[in-house]
Amino acid sequence: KAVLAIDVGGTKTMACLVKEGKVIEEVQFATDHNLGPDGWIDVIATKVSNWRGSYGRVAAAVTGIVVDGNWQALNPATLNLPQDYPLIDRLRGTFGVDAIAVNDAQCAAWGEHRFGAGAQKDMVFLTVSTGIGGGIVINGRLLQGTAGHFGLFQGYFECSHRPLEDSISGHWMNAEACKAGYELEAPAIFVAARSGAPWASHIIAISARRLAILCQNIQLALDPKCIVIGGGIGLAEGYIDQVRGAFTFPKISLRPTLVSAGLGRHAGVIGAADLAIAQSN
Ligand code: BMX
Repeated sequence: KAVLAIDVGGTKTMACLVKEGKVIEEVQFATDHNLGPDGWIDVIATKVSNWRGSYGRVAAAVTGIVVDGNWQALNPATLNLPQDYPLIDRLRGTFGVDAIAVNDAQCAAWGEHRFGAGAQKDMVFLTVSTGIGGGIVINGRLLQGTAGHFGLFQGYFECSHRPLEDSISGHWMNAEACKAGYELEAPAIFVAARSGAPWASHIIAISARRLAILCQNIQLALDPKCIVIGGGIGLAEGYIDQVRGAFTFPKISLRPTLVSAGLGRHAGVIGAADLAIAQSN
């Protein structure tokens, strides 16, 4: 049987049927910040109602952290969640099968390690999205809990009391665009930059420069063989090249090796499904 894998992010929600590392059915829609978790689960259940019977487990890749089955936000600016939402219980109750829930970027790290661009024993995954999420695989093992929450590193830029992601991520890009007089989300900022708008190129360049520093710090901490980059911004055309171009380590051999997510936007659901299967064996 397939796994019903869902990925709830600050911008988008995706539900897929995943079998043997492949997505066989998929629906995707915007995460409605006004609904809250009960509402999101209801929407997912409605959209996938005709898949009933074809999955034996539910695997959720979620922004934020899940401790003892309870879900919470670490940076409510990316997605606000009630304290300790009983996610696993609600998923079991709604879908009638066993459920697991793991941080979205950790799931994506695992997906990329097993089936994507990060087959090496030591790798890091970074999603540049609404926030900045991360996952670490060391010696072929996924580190869970708070490990990999690079976006939550304390900022050392002008807004030093905020998480680092608040000066790099899609959420930040949107706020910067608004300051420049354009109410645009990240994808539209990339379109504007491509059509020659200097304000848009400037925002992207600053984000890429800061991400380059973060990647270098990750390299120093963990010495991964590669850092796999995903997320809507991370995968936007030209972004990774700008990050590579902004490395400051003079010695090229010390610089991180950046690669694009091989599974693209499916990394999270594929990783979550694989974790669910591993847990059932
Ligand atoms: C935030 C944090 C991480 C998450 C990352 C990417 C919350 C709600 N989320 O750092 O857990 O992995 O954002 O999330 O605290 P996304 O929504 O941008 O995919």
